[in-house]
Amino acid sequence: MDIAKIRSDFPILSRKINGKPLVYLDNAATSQKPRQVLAAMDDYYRQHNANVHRGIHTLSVEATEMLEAARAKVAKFVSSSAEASEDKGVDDPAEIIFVRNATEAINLVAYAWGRLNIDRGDEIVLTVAEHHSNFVVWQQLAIENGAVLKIVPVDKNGEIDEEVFKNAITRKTKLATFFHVSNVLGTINDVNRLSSIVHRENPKAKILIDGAQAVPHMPVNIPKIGCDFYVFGGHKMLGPMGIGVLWGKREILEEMPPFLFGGEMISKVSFDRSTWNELPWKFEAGTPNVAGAVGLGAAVDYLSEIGMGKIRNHELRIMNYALERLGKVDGLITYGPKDVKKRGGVVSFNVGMVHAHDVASILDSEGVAIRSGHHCAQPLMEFLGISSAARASFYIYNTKEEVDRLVEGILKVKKTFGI
Ligand code: C6P
Repeated sequence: MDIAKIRSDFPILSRKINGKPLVYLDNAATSQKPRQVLAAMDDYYRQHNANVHRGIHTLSVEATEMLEAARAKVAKFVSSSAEASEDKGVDDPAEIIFVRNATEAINLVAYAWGRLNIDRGDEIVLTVAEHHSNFVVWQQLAIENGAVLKIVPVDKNGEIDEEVFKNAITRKTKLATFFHVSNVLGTINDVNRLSSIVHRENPKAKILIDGAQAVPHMPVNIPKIGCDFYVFGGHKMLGPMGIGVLWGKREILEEMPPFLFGGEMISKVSFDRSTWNELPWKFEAGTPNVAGAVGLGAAVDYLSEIGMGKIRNHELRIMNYALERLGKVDGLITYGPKDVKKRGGVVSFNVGMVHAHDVASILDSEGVAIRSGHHCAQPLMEFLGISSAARASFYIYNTKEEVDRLVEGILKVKKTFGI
């Protein structure tokens, strides 16, 4: 991977922050965008903008083709190494529902599938390390209809004990849901194994995987995992904000009622009833974010050209170096797996008793952007017995020199607080 060349594609990376070259280590919150993505969106609005699936005129046809081409690219991207099979729906663009973000995708499943299928006394199994988007949604459903939330802990390394997970799945489990990569601990779940455990313990239970931190960083082959729903967003994978994806198994999506009603999602409307459009449009009410989809398509092209395997290896190298350097800083605690192969490009830490916001603020004065706080994972914070943490998260354009800048900034924090 030619990092210098990659970096030159990201205009924002040449910015100075507080007089210092920007070191952007907040990629788990959102990634930066290469000029190819910006250009694709610019071209869409300058040359092709029109509403989709509605017009007979040339621009409308072009815009529709661009939207659907983006969907096909995304479908291929998340199932590229799957073997084609007629009955498996592999690489089936109709299974890609465009939504605003991962959060909306989870809400869609909760409203359209969850409310019909999860009743009083049924169990929803999830982990203590879920992002609020995959926690509060199910908590609300459980509060509303009397279902039971079963929360699987993580062990001292931030990993799920498969035996504990297995014991949580019972005949009453209607849904098991878990992160693919934790946005705080960095833990990579073996989602294939966890899915097969669910299938073994209760073949009727459905599985939803939160892939918001996985799809941007490693090869993911959704149809091979064995899950029923998989969600991710575009903005953490070089794409724009406001576009995300719900992947669902065709047969389940076919059975689900729509989430939102209105234009685009109907087949026929008469005075007393309406019928619904085919997949995926049944779940895409109203004018979609065409420019967002086009941008996501360009992001997928960009990532595919580099190769997701290479991206994963690059992040492994950076993370290995970061863990080694951070491990030598006295008084610094990191969270998550010790084995670098079990973690994505995320490392959360605390520096002595210094509040994470102070750490982030001093790092910002050095031009280093990290995130601090509860990372939308308050149950996990409570479980870990901390109120907040600082977090550095890496991507394709980060370098070892930037890890050095992070460590220098942390040493400045220590100096400032006299520790
Ligand atoms: N995590 C972070 O800084 P949205 O906001 O819908 O695009 O993504 C939600 C989401 C869901 N699951 C996981 C594992 C996530 O990490 C996120 C987003 C960001 O950690 C912003 S809170």
